[in-house]
Amino acid sequence: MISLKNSIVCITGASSGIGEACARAFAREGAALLLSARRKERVDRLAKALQEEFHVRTHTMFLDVRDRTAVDAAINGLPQEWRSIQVLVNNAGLARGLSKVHEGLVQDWEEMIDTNVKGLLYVSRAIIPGMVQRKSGHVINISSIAAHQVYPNGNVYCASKFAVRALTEGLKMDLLGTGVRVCAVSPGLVETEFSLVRFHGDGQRAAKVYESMKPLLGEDIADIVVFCAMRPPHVDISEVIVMPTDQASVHHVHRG
Ligand code: NDP
Ligand code: 8X3
Repeated sequence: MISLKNSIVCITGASSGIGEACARAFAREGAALLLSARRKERVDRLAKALQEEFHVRTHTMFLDVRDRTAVDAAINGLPQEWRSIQVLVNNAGLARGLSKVHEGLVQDWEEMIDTNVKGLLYVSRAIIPGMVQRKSGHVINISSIAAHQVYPNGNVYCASKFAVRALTEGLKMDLLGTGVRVCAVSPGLVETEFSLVRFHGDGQRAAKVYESMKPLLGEDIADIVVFCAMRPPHVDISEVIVMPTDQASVHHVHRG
């Protein structure tokens, strides 16, 4: 097991859900936290709370991962003491809508592809060269069981997560011999703001996704992310697929 104390951990989408829980879990290990999202006020509040509770260093950024120029500027403009990023958690992502392709909203598709695929690539492209140069680093992509199984009306979201899976595998090959590790954590149902975002703020519809079953929580995923990050340098967990006990596949959920 390695210590993460004072290691710089960069988490995208830290304003909510899994990203926020990862920030807390890494803070518990004493990591220095580089936190970003579009809702910067939430990230600032989180950073302040973690500083007070765990006495860790934090740096926050407004970041829309879809904006390539802004991503480059944010990473290249980091203060010197925040440049040696050891762990990148590519977490920022979302689903929009649940419709058949021939009835879907093009702007929903664009938002998913721009965030989940292109955004992940932009952030990775900006951060990984430093890891390669230092011969050390760890990229942890938050993927999904939707990267393995397609469900009705999940078309574009699933395609975006299949892409994350392909990019994770490709990156592992690209980084072979550099000392940089690559991992995907692929959850099933996790109760976060994910469904609220998917259904454009319809809370009742979002609540139904987790009705009469016990979903995973952001903390459950964060535990796994930190476990992966703390393995010895020669151990690279390729992927962890994790589902609630009440879920067997994207098609099978036990509702008691
Ligand atoms: P949340 O909606 O709670 O969190 C999503 C996070 O992504 C927010 O912090 C949001 O921040 C950020 N985000 C979205 N778009 C952008 C953007 N353009 N630029 C920067 N940040 C952005 O959902 P989850 O925590 O559940 O989702 C986190 C990841 O986990 C996603 O990649 C999702 O696909 C994946 N996942 C979720 C599962 C689930 O069941 N919940 C299961 C499997 C995978 P802000 O809006 O402030 O920018
Ligand atoms: C989120 C899990 O099954 O709702 O990636 O697509 S699912």
